[in-house]
Amino acid sequence: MSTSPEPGRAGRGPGMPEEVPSLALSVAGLDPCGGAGMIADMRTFDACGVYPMAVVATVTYQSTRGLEGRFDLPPEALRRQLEAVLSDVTPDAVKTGALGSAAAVDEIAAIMRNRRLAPLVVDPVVQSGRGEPLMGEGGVEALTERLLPLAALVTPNTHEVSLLCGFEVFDIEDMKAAALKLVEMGAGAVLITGMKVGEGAGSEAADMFFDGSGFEVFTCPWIEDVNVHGTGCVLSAAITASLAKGNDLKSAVAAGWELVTVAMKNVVRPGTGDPCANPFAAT
Ligand code: PXL
Repeated sequence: MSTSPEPGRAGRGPGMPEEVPSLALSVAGLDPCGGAGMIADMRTFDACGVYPMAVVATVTYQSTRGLEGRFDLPPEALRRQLEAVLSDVTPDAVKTGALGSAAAVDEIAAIMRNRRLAPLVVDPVVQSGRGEPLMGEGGVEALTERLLPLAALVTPNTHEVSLLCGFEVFDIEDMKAAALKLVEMGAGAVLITGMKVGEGAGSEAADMFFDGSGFEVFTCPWIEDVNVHGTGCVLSAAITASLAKGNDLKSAVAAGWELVTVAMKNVVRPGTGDPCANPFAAT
């Protein structure tokens, strides 16, 4: 009898070995110094025991000292990478990171919709931690209108959430209003990250989760004057990995938050610039 040609999970059929792990796919940008983007996602999936798969949307020119520019792959290159991998494999969860262009957002949204891939975690990256652009013209509108409604979870930082919801987010009350608005706009749930609460030595970093019913706030001590590279990527990748293993969204967010909190405190310094979050520190 012939085996099924359907895309799926090799090795998980009747009579096949069971050791194929959960599968996660990241559609993101390449940061060649490895601290953020695709490489951070792959390291995080691996650290979480999930098989890593990658589709590149944009290639950045950067070191730990900063980003010099980027090359957005033509939409056809993105489509062909996605179609090739998805003709063979159905990921258990998907995340998006830096996509570079509105055209890339549209390609991914169309494929996610047509193939009914889920769950999707959208990290709506528009710029680096140092403020260098990672999204072209019309990208924010494309993310808001086309990708956000397909997301089980969207993970903006305080800057990104202001762009997505159209008003400034300065405090916990603003975060609540923004989270409500993003769920109204179609996101399944929202995790807003990196709000500084309080002043001086006792200040904290607050992240807020909202799933349409209840708010949950995660806090840890604020680290002053240090830009740890790749924290948003590691957080969203760890949540995606947990979802790929079959955990529910609330537990996946808690697991992702725990992992990134440890990863931020135990940085790696591959270069002379910013330190990078270390996803293996928690495992
Ligand atoms: O941390 C956001 C981010 C995501 N993806 C890529 C990046 C960065 C920040 O620099 O370079 C490729």
